[in-house]
Amino acid sequence: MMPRSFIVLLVAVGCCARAMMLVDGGDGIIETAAIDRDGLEVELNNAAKKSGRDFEVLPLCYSPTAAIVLGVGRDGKPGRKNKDDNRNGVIDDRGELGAVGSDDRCAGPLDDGYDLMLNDPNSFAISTGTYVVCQAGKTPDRYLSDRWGWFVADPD
Ligand SMILES: [Ca+2]
Ligand SMILES: [Ca+2]
Repeated sequence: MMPRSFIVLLVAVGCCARAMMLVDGGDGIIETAAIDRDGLEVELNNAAKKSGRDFEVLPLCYSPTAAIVLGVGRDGKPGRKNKDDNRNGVIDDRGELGAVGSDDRCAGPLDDGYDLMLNDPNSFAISTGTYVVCQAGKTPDRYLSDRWGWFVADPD
């Protein structure tokens, strides 16, 4: 059993380390509070160049018509492959799509395999309205970096 003073010391060191990360901004994390819409993409691209790593920053715009699709997953069958998930007497019928415990998944236009899911007759759109890569001339609402995640652009 560890002495109480050692545990207190570990907690104190952890708190200090976390505080330093927050003050420092962490490893390459960009502070976006003061960056306006026009400056955000420039800052992200500058940070990408500065890091010396190859990663992508996507400018994204909201599309009210872009579909979110529910698909069959890696097993290629609705629900769990070779199981009658909805107990209707038919194995792997379309009504099993999204069954609990299955590998079925939702995807949007930015996800891998989205186009295949769109064209799969077993898949279907469960909603519309999501972010897509902006068309030329459109002003991005947000950006997605494969290193840092999402950045929301200040609307002003
Ligand atoms: Ca499945
Ligand atoms: Ca079934």
